[in-house]
Amino acid sequence: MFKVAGGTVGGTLAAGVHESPWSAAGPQAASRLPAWVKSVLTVCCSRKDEERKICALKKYSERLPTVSVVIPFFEEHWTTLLRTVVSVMHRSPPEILRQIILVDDGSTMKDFLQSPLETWLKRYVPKAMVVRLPYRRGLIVARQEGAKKAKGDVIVVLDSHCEVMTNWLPPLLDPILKNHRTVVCPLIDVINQATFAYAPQDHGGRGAFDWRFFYKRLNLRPHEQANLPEPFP
Ligand SMILES: [Mn+2]
Repeated sequence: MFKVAGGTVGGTLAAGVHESPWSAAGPQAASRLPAWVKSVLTVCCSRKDEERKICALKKYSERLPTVSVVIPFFEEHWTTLLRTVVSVMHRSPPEILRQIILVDDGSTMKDFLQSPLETWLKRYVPKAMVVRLPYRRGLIVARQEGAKKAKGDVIVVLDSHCEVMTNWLPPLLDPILKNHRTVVCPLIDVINQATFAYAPQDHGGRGAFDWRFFYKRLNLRPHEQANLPEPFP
């Protein structure tokens, strides 16, 4: 457990953490950094490693392509945004992670998303940069603007309120190394939006669109189930 700004942080976020560290602002803001940085790290690393045991047995190529991670955000909460960035930083092999590109899709309402965010990143996540769009362009344009800055071999797009797992990159990159035309998607587990509790997404792993273009999850077919952890179409 970690005490932060009147709240206590264990495996979940406590009330006090929902305040921006910058709302107190002023010259004292910098001295508050360690406490809230720790709160982010605690949130990031507190839950049990849910990596499926079967995946630990799989071997991946030693020489994987480098990666630029593109993270568009719009008025994102500071804790969830930093949780995303910090987990990427900690759980990506440093030789593979080329850069993290945050794309601000025209946020105006939260002070910490402006220069304080860049100050924090410069200090703690030097691989990260912020691209600012002058006004809100929408998710797809924001992704494209981030992609324009990418220098890595592979572009990975993430939401601004997620957390990557231990060994998240090699299983995504290995199929691309084998065939560069491959587009991959991970099995995405669930973080409860009210409690931040973590729940594995154990079934229904196939993504599909119905005739109205609504996204659906479908169960794995028997031969795919039998072949795990190999990727499935
Ligand atoms: Mn989302």
